[in-house]
Amino acid sequence: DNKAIWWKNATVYQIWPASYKDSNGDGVGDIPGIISTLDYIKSIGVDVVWLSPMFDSPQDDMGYDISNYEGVYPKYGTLEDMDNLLKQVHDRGMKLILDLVINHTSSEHDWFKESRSSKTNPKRDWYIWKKPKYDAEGNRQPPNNWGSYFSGSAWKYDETTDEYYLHLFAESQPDLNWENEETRHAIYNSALKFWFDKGVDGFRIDTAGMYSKVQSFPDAPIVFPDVEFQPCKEFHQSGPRIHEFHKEMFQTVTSKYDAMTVGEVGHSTREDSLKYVSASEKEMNMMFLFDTVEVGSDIGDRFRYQGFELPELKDAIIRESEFTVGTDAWSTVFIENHDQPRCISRFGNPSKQWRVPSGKALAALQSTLTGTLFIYQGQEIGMINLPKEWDISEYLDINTINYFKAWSEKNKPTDEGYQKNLDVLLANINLLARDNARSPVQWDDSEYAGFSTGKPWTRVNDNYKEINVASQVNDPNSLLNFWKKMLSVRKEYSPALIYGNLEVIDKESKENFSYYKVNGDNKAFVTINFTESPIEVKSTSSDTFKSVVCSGDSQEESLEPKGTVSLGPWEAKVFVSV
Ligand code: TEU
Repeated sequence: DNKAIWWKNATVYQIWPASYKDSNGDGVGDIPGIISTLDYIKSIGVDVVWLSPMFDSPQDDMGYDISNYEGVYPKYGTLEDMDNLLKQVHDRGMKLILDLVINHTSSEHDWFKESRSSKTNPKRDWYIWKKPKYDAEGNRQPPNNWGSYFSGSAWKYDETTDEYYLHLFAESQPDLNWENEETRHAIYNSALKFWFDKGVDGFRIDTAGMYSKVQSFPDAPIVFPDVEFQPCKEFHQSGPRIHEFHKEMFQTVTSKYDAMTVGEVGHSTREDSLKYVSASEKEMNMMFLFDTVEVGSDIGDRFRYQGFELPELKDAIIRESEFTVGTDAWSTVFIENHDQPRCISRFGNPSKQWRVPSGKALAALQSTLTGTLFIYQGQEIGMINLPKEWDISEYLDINTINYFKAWSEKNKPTDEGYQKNLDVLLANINLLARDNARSPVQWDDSEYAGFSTGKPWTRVNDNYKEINVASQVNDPNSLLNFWKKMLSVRKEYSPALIYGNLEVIDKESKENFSYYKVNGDNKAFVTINFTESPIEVKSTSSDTFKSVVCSGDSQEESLEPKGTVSLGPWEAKVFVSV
């Protein structure tokens, strides 16, 4: 069915507006800046632009704290700019999707201002209010021990009415009460319908698994004895009414439009996953799972990082793509976004010598996996993490700031092992902080990397003279041109590459990541060297293949049944059956 095909085949490019492109020299990216680059985006081979929150917001969480769904953050532009963006995107044959942040609003949203004003306000029940608890000494305590994703308690005491409200994220991001039907319909009208009627083509649905909380609000089990408040996912992730809510939202609004929806779900059982994204369930089209991006860091606290080996990365990718096999569900492929570090630093080798080869290897991997492909601004030119020398005071993300503050309150320089623990934490922050994705896009080698003519709100990565768009556009060996090549190969061999089943061989190997993509007679073989030395990989197939991509210097080659492929350091080769 043709209606479904545009978003399955699509390559989506995510724009995070603050750091993308500034048109007026105030140091903050904006919508006219985005419009000025649409030909560039189109030239990469992108079909859909996903714009992260550009709504009115106090920006405590960079726009994921929305104070008015129907307005635009003034530094980014106006509603007219958005109309123009939509038109310009559509004129180029692309689509535009926005972020749908409806688990919470900003505490500056009128709904919350009313809700907090008194216990009898008609919007009181639009948020989640609970009475204080008192301990044996009569001290006031939050209603339970749930920890916020941004450190500390998930509850904030509000003096006006002597009650606490729930905030799974920042204090200024109170959770909406989805149990209240009137609230849900207000959300549907303001956050979805308003923008659909303007012509947007869909949404990336923020925290799509979190709306339904276990209504008894029990204490969470103690996972981290060294902190006061605990991870509480099991009480709000895929909660009792979540599928009912998604079905209602789809039926009431989304089904009326030719829309694409991708939910940020993160952690999910196979059973829940299939409910969220099976076509017949009519909830969402596809979702982001975190198995891949959280490899080595999947214990509920990203900065308690444990490291990983290649077979674990393979397992994560297999889990994310396999749950749809034999069903009417659809998957996504992504390795970067505004919440993740740069993939070359995380999964490749960011050193001068290897960053381009390993960037190509990761591009080959991403472009040959099944599902809708999402790439993040700057990924296409191989932007890497912030330098190791970046001072802790230069990290501006609320997640990083709160985490470091909470850690510093608990750990004192006089403690045994303090310096070592601090060094480990700072290294993990440098490797994994969201700030890594948020430095300005490097357009050229002029001051401020061509991002802005004024001083950017957050510092440009020191490496902008070596890594930037301008230097890659005309270089046939650049990562940018490799991405273009991969995206077109992906479309050319779409039956195997976009839709095929994944069959990983040599799963235990710590050197190579090799797999077949199989869809009836359409077969591809992809083999990638994840090391700095040359290796050889044996095909296990009795088919004959010819190469369509070599990321290194090799020429076209053919691969005989059970033949051997030689790979240079970080080299990737893609073959198709003949
Ligand atoms: O993220 C929700 C989420 O579950 C996380 O990945 C979160 O960013 C991470 O746990 C923090 O360590 C979404 C948005 O993508 C994120 O930018 C927002 O901060 C968050 O929701 C709140 O709206």
